[in-house]
Amino acid sequence: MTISEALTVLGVTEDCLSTEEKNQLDHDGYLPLQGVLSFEQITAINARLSKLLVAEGENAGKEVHQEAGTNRLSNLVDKSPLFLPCFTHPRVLAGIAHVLQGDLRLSSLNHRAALPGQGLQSLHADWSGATPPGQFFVCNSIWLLDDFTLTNGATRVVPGSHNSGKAPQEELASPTDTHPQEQLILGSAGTVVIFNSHTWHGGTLNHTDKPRRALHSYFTRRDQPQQTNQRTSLSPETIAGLSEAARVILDV
Ligand SMILES: O=C(O)CCC(=O)C(=O)O
Repeated sequence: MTISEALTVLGVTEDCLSTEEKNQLDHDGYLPLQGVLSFEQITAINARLSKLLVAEGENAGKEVHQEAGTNRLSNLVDKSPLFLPCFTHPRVLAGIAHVLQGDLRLSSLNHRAALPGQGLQSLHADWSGATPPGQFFVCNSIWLLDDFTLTNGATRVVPGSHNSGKAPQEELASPTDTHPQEQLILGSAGTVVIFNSHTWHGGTLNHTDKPRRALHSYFTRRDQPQQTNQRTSLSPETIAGLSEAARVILDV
């Protein structure tokens, strides 16, 4: 099955996103989609993440990245069928396919929670170097598992920076500084924000007393390496439980 056939089987059509939504994604570099996860799905996912954090302890996140001041988990495709929507939801896939011109596979599925009093990251893109206009290699999606508010470490983005041909260091003395054009991604739990991750973005400081939880479902063009090699990271049982179309999205 080709990627184009897999996307069709999973319900991705030209109409999954309106013209306005596609224009917003092209122009700003990100697009919030509200109500992708239900309250029940969020509750079940958060419960699973809590259990994994306890079970993995100091090793949590190690497969990809550990970051002081955060809880991180990686290789989540292998850790519960609850995460299936993160790589099969038609509206999300339509957004990713729009940015990557239909040429996509999952790069990684990770959890990140900014802990109270922590979580500030440098402004960064997930791709280094300039790309030809309109040619993008990676596209991320942030799955809000808590409301993202003005104070709890919501992700910041610089609208339009995916087309700037520049890196944040060229505009900021320090990449942890506030950028004059940056916006906080605010929204209710269950929202998914698709973002062309050539767009400058980063976590902000969580000023509250509760973790700010999210999933990052990250995609890349099929000719680029995956952050998590799905073929070597998934168990035979996980792969056997997936539809053919889902396997094509993962490239397993
Ligand atoms: O979780 C966030 O707010 C953004 C995280 C991020 O951009 C990263 O870990 O590279």
